[in-house]
Amino acid sequence: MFWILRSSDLSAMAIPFGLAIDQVIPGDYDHDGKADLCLHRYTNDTFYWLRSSDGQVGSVQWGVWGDDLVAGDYTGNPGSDITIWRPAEGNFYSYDPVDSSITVFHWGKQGDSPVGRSSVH
Ligand SMILES: [Ca+2]
Repeated sequence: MFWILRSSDLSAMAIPFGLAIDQVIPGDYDHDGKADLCLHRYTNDTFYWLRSSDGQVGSVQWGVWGDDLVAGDYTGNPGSDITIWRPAEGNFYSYDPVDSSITVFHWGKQGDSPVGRSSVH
C-alpha cells in the first residue's frame, strides 16, 4: 500500500499496489514528468510500475539474483530507466519502459558497488 500526501492540497490518498516483499524503486518510468509508483519483486525478478500518465500497470522481468538495482536516467531520455548493475560482469543493463529499448554498458569491475544501489535478494 502506498500512501501519498498530495502537495497541492495536503490530502492523503492510499493506493493499493504491490506486495509487502516488494522493494520501492521511485522514478518516472512513462516519461511524463510525474513520479510513478514502481516496485521490484525479487521472487520473480520483475519490475512493476503504475504509470502516472494513464493509470495502467507496466511490468518487465529484468535482472537476476545478485544484481544491484540502480534507478535513474542512464540513457539521456526524459525519464527513468529500469537499470541493474551486474557485479560479476561490471555491466549495466538498462531497459527503457517507453520504447522497450535496451542499453548495455560496461563500467566498473567485480567488487565495486554502484552509488545508490539496492541489492536484489
Ligand atoms: Ca510518470
